[in-house]
Amino acid sequence: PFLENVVLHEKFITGAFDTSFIDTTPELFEFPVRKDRGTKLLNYIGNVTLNGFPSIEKKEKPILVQPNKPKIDLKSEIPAGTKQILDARGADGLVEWVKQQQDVLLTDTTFRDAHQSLLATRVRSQDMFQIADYNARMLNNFFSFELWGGATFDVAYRFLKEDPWARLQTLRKQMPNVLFQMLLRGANAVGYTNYPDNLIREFIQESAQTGIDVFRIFDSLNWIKGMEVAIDEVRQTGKIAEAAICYTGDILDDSRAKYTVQYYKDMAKELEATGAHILAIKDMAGLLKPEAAYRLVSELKESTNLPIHLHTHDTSGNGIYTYAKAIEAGVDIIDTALGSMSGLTSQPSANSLYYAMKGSKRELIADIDALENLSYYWEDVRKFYSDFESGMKSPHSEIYVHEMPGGQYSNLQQQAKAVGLGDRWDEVKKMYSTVNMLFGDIVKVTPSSKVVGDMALFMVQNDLNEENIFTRGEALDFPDSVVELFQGYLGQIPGGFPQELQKVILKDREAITVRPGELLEPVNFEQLEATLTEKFGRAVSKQDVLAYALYPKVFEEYMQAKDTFGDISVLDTPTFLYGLKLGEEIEVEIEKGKTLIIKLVSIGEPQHDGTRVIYFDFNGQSREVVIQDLT
Ligand code: 3PY
Ligand code: ZN
Repeated sequence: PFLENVVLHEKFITGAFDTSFIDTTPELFEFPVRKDRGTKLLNYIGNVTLNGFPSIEKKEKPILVQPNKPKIDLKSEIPAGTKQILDARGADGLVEWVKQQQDVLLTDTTFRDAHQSLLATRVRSQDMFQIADYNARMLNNFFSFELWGGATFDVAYRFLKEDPWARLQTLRKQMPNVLFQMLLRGANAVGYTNYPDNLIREFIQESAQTGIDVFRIFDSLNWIKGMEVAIDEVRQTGKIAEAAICYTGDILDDSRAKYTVQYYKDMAKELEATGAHILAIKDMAGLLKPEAAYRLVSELKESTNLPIHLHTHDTSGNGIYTYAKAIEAGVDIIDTALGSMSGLTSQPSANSLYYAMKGSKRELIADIDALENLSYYWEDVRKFYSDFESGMKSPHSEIYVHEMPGGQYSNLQQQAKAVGLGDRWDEVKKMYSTVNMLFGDIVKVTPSSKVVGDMALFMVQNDLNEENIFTRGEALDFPDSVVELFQGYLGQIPGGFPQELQKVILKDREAITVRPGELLEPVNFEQLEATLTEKFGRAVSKQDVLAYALYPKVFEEYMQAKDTFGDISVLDTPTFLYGLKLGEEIEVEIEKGKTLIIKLVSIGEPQHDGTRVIYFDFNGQSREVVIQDLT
C-alpha cells in the first residue's frame, strides 16, 4: 500500500518531489485497512455473539467496567532491577546477590500460576499488556515475574487463539527491568508427555532468547533424570536454572514413609550437584504445613548452599502461616500473587503477607501502595473471566486429603463438566486420592496429576473402585495417558510402579525403565520447517516450528482460526468472550494508531440453511456477515 500511495500521489505524478517529500507527507502512511482483515474480525464477533464462547454457557454479555489503572506517570524512567543484575554479573553473580539480601524477595505469579489456578489459565495477553508498564515501575524491586510456561503456552493457542511467544516478546519490551520466570516441566517442556532431547534444548534456547531469565524446572515424578537435559541447556544459555523438588505427602506424618525430610534433602543435594543455581520447593497443591515448612527449609539450608525459593498454593487457607514459618527458617524468595488474584487455589496474597511480616525480623521487599493499586486493576479484570471461576468460595482443608495441585483444580473441573460429570465433582475429587494410592502414592503435578485426574474421571464414569479394577480392568481400555505413565514414558517413580495394576493397565504392552528422551527420534527442524511452510503456504518462524513440534494439532487449529478470523487478540476481553450486544459500539486498535469502530446493528432471522445475516456498522459503513447459527 505504501508504494501505491506514493505512485498515485499528485506530487509524484507531476514529478514535483524530492526525497524529503516522504518525510513531510504523512498521508503516505495512511493505509486503508485491508478489507479481509475487517471482515474476518466481524466474522469472529458475529460468531461469538450468536453461538457463544466454548465452555461458557451462552448468555447476554454482562456489564463490565473498564479496569481501574494506577495513577502514575508512565513517562517516568523504568528503574533498574534484577534483570540488570543478571545481565551485569551473570547467573552466579545474581545468586550471590540473592544470598546477600536480608529481607525476603518476591516473585509475582499473577500473570501465570494465579490465573492458571483461579481462572482455568484463560487470562489473555491484552489484559497483561494493559498493566505491564505499571508493573515495571511499581514492582521494580521484585525478584521475578512468573509469566510464562506451565499451562499458559498451550492454552494461549488452544483456547485464546493467540501466540504465547508474542505475549512474551511484548511483555519483555514493557518490563525490561525484572527477571522473567517460566515453569518448565523438565522433559515434558510445556506439554504433557516426554519430548526428544533436541526439542527440549531448542525450546529452552528460543525461550531464553525471547525473554525468559529464570527457568523453574521440575519433573512430575521427582525423577531427576527427567530434569538433567533441561538444567544443562539452561546453564548453557547463561540464564538461571532453578531446579524444583515437588513437595507431596507430609513430612510430619510418619505413616507417609515415602516422602520424608531425608528424601527431600537427598533430592536437593542431587539437584545441586546437577547444576541448579537456585532450589525451588514446589508445593503445587499447598500441602506444606507451617511446621513442616520450618523444618524443611531449615534442613535444606543446612544441606545445600543454594538459595531457596518457595512456591505454595493457598487452598487450605494456611498459606500465609506456612510462608511466615518459612521466612523464619531463612527462605530467600517467596511466590505470591497480587491480592485480588490470590488465595484459594492460587498463591497467598503478597498484600496480606506484607502486613503479616511488617515489624518482624525479615520483612518483604515490596511497596504496599503498589501492591494495593495493582490489585484494584486485577479485581476488575478478574470479573471478565468469572465464567471460568471454579466456584470454590472458601478454603478447602480437604486438600490435605485429595492433594490436587492448585493449577489443576479448575481445569479438572472443566474436564469433568465436558464429559458429563459436572454434578459428580465430589466423587471425582475423592477418586483422585484413591487413584493416587492405587498408583503407589506418586508426586502429582503436571503431567502426572493429569494422569491421576484422567484415571479418576475414567473410574467414576465406569463405576470402578480400588477392588473391582483388578477384575474388570482386564476387559477395559484405559486412557492413553494412564497407559503411557505405566509404560514409563513419563519417567520412573520412587519404588517402581505397582506391578499388579501395571499388568492390568498394560496388558501385553512393554514398559521401559530408561529415560524416554534417549529413545525418541530427534526432531529434524529443517525438514519440519519446510513441511510447515508448504502446509500453511507461508513462511513459518522458529517459534511456530517449536509450537508445532510440541502440539501439532493444537497449532494447526490455531493457524486455521487465524486464517478464518485473523488476529483476534486485539479484541477487548468482554467482546472476545461474549461478542456484542445489539446497538453496542466498540473501538478496536488493530495496530498502533489504527482503530476500527464496530457497532452491532441487527441480527437477521434464521434462513433455511441455518445461517443468519449479522449487520454491522464498520467505520461508518454498513457491513454484513453470514454466520451459521449453532445454538
Ligand atoms: C504446571 O505444570 O502447569 C503447573 O502449574 C504445575 O504445578
Ligand atoms: Zn503452582
